[in-house]
Amino acid sequence: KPAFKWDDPFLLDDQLTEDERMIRDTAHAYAQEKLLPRVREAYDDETADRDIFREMGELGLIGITLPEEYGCANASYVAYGLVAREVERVDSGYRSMNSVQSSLVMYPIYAYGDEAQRRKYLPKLASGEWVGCFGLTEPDAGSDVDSMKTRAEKVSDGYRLTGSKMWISNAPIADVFVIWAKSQAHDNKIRGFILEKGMKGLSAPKIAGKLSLRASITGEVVMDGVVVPESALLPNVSGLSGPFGCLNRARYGISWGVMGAAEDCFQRARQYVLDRKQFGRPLAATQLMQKKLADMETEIALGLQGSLRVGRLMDEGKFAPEMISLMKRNNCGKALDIARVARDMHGGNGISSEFHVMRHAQNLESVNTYEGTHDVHALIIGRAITGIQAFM
Ligand code: TGC
Ligand code: FAD
Repeated sequence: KPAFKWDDPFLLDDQLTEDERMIRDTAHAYAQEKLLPRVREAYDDETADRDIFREMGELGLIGITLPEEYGCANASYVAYGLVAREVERVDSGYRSMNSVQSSLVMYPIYAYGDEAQRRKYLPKLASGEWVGCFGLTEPDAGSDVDSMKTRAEKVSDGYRLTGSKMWISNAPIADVFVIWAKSQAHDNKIRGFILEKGMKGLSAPKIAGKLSLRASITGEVVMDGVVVPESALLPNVSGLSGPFGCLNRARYGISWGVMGAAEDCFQRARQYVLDRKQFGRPLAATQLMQKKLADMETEIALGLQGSLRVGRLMDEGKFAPEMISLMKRNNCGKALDIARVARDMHGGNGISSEFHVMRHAQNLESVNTYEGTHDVHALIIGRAITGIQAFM
């Protein structure tokens, strides 16, 4: 009978194309050789290393689904997910840096921008020379995006933006800011604007003291009457479908990424209980430990298959956003459970950064919250099932 592969139970590897395997292997080698050795120090010191953008850019890992003419790889959405999985196997914060740049900054410029905007921004974002951020959330508008207060008023040859954004990944080191604001000149509809570092009235102070995602930087974005030219407006989208179109891509990538973090926790817990002896035998010889490992393995195998299926549907242009909510919600929740159980299986050692599992668990608390909380995605799916809107 065919052998069961505990580290690839449904033979996911066989379901990938040669190009996807090559991209996955490149991302794996980079993450293990260059990211893993520095993550503990970065996490302890709460520092985000800007060089990571250039390193990923050099390997073609940024904006990977976009066309080659903008310096990108024109790869599949499955390949994008595989990169997220390999990077998040090391740390969710590093995956965050990439997913914001790729899905939340480059994608809207590509999909909603004009040709001049694409040519100006995409190659430098793809190479990692420039860092981007995405400003949607506000202090008083999180899940309820439509209640945002940031305003764009028409001025003689452009717009004046006033307001503030909260919890914005990459913001303090960003060169390019994709900002969503209600535009008076467009019936108060939500529109996207590209702001640049150094504009008068624009600042992005760091939010310090995070107990999660400490290797990636997060900030506020304060816009005190920032005047931008007409050419800063993303011309080809209006309304909430603009930011949500980007979030579809990023949420999908997260569904793969968190499975990478979960696999790391599972594999570390497996090795730990094989090595660690108590009561005269390895912990792995106990039924309780084997059940925990079997539960982890099951959720990871199912989660990866689900993300792969959604990725293939995205590549075929057949996805519905609710599919992404289903996988983002399921995989984040399951990965968080797995990380907590892996921490427990490590006993006291589990709280040490040397064993990595508690860092994953702390990170996954944020990932379960951002890009739509676990419960908000339940409401999105619930609305699709019942036809009834339960948010309000
Ligand atoms: P709703 O009535 O549902 O929709 C309003 C308009 O938007 C369209 N739409 C979508 N379009 C494309 N894709 C989607 N997924 C879409 N969802 C909705 C919809 O068709 C409609 O269009 P139109 O033309 O008819 O006007 O809007 P609502 O206000 O009732 O929405 C409620 C809710 C809760 C679903 C929504 O606001 C929501 O998803 N909230 C969650 C907020 C969120 O995800 N924020 C993310 C911030 S960015 C971030 O966290 C980055 S972290 C990155 C990192 O570090 O990795
Ligand atoms: P709230 O919306 O206030 O939710 C609080 C609680 O109430 C949650 O449990 C939620 O599920 C629940 N809740 C809300 N509405 C309902 C309802 N109708 N029914 C039942 N329960 C409900 N945003 C960006 O724009 N760009 C970024 O780059 C970015 N990066 C982030 C990085 C980090 C580290 C973090 C933590 C957040 C980031 N965010 C970013 C913001 C993130 O998307 C929001 O935190 C998230 O959408 C939730 O919004 P909130 O924090 O205001 O919580």
